[in-house]
Amino acid sequence: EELGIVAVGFSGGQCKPGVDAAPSALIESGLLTQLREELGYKLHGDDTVHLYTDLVPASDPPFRNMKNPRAVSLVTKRIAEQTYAHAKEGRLVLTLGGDHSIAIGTIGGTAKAIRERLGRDIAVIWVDAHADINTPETSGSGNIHGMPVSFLTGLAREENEEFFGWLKEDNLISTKKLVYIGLRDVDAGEKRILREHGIKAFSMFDIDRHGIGRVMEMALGHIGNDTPIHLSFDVDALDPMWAPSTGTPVRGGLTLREGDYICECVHETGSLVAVDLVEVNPSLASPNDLGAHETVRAGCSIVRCALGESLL
Ligand code: DIR
Ligand code: MN
Ligand code: MN
Ligand code: MN
Repeated sequence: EELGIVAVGFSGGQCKPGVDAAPSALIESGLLTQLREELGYKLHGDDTVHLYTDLVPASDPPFRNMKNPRAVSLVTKRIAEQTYAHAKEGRLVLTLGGDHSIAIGTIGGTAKAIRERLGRDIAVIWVDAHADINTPETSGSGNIHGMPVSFLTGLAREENEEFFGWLKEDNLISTKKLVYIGLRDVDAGEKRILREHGIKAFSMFDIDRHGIGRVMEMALGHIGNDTPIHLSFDVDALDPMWAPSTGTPVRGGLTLREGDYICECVHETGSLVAVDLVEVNPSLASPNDLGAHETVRAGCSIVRCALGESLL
């Protein structure tokens, strides 16, 4: 099978440096070699990590409360072009982030390509401790990695090309085709948005109550059979025991097996069109501990499971 790779070393959607080093760390640990040699994918695109430093403007003051708005808009626009090109060719798209703001590009690009190629709307499974659905106005932090879903669903809009105005109807997804798994740190304004729009969300409470097996049945049931799926996996969905090296760790998360199982179930549908793995930050570990290594290892496991490694 054909796999399009987009490696994005971008950290401008939040304030902690280091998440830009994740794609290299994942690749150096052998991820792409495993996908090629053990899972049999034909890889397109390159092993080179895009840092997009040429796109980052010298001056980028806040706009509507958003930090680094021009940089994030320019970089995500470029990423959208990359994922669009792969998905248009019928390739499964794997994006290695980078912070979660990059999903504005990855999902914007695949949504458009799948509409043009298959005439279908994609569904999005967003696995995360956070809902990332703040609008610029509800956000307390101003960090755009907490806002991608609001732009992708059209809940946040901006005409100006410089500030995500390049997102057109074709790039957007419906709140009805969005499912969250793993939530446990959702801002008050985000809870209101989830409620008002009836967005399907399985929090850690739901996973404890029903078990991950039943939750995946319900999540995939909500999406419906034969719907193209974009899986956007924030490594902070995993408990910090498994993935400590991430910008905003929240205790009480998924076990590594629960994370892998989510990916295995999505792979099993046969409807996967794109996967993002984001928010691995190898620099957020104390010098002598194994946190960064463990987090990279967990990230690799998540990606391999999504791409079918568990099939016998
Ligand atoms: C918070 C944190 N809800 C914000 N979001 C994070 O800044 O909007 N997303 N950490 O991954
Ligand atoms: Mn998160
Ligand atoms: Mn938070
Ligand atoms: Mn996230």
